[in-house]
Amino acid sequence: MNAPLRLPTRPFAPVELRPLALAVIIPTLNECDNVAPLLAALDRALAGREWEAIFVDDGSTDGTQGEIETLARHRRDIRLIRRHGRRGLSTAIIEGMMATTAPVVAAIDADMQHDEAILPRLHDAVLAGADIAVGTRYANGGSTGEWDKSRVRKSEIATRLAAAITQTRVSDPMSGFFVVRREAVLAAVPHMSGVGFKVLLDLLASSPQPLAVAEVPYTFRSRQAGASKLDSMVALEYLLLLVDKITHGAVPARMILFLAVGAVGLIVNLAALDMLLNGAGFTFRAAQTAAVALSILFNFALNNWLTYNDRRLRGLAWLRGLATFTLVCGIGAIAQVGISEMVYDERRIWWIGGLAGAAVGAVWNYAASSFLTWRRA
Ligand SMILES: Nc1nc2c(ncn2[C@@H]2O[C@H](COP(=O)(O)OP(=O)(O)O)[C@@H](O)[C@H]2O)c(=O)[nH]1
Ligand SMILES: [Mg+2]
Repeated sequence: MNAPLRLPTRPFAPVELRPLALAVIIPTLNECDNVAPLLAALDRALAGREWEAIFVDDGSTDGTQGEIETLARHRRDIRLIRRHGRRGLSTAIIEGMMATTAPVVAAIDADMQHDEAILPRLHDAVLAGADIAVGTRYANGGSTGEWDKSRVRKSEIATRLAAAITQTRVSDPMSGFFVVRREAVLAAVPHMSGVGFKVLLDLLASSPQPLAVAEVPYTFRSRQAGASKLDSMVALEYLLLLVDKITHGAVPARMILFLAVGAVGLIVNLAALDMLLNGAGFTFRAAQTAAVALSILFNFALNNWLTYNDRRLRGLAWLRGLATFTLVCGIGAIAQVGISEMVYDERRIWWIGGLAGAAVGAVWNYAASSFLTWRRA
């Protein structure tokens, strides 16, 4: 007869799980050589805390994703969000923050420019009651390291502008290095613009309640490896973010860009008309047809490059986009003529009719193309 099987009441030593305390969000775009040093530095800096790393990668082509996968193979505290068809530092950080259950989240660049050694102090400041703790390059003790003079000056101008507009008392609202209570992010997210690089500024300006800010100074380091993604677009994106915040989102940044492109497109149209009609001796109809076609092509290409730089169409999709954009503009032109005639019949003032038509045409083109041509992926 078999003896009854006796199971030990506690077959395994209980594993003591401490709750997750902090998620560190790391946006990456071609940062392959920086990932390992950064993780090692974070491990050192955050030893003793329950933390996880969340990389948010926007389609790096230098093997960054593979490098993260390799490093994460034996760990449960490293995650990777691979975004597809989207770009943008702000939205990458926001999405990383939305992907964690940790009560406190941090944002840090992957290129080692932010001094991870102050992360514990930033974290502690939030644990001690601050809504957000910012790593600042200007407060006492902080410095901009090896920045050249013109960059320091530009950064100062942008900082003053930001402070005036958001009315937040942060000495470095352009910082990309901060630790924040997740609740504060969740409350602000519905109002955030997500344009461009300046996620901290966006967060501060979008928060329904003013945030209690703590600051910890640090010395900004030089980039470890790879190249900066800061391009000529950054200044423009910054201005758009400010407009967005001043108008409380009433005027979408994209629409401003779209209208600006349209205005330049009109100049292209007129210049081409002049050249073909007066220069090359085309008939008016032929010259205007060619000029309109050229300005549609111009508007499409520039909007695709600038206005929708985060959803840029390429290859076959570019051609398809041009086709739908032409269709949208065609319908817009018909509406424009119709509306201006209607208004003209009513008011008998030619330019009011013309303006009314142009306004309706422009808004139609913007709305319809955002839906048909540059539909969100
Ligand atoms: N996911 C994502 N990360 C980005 C993007 N642009 C920049 N980054 C990352 O954001 C951080 C700061 O960018 P960087 O080029 O160093 O900006 P700079 O320090 O102002 O020159 C780095 O970790 C970049 O890899 C983007 O469009 N998407
Ligand atoms: Mg950098």
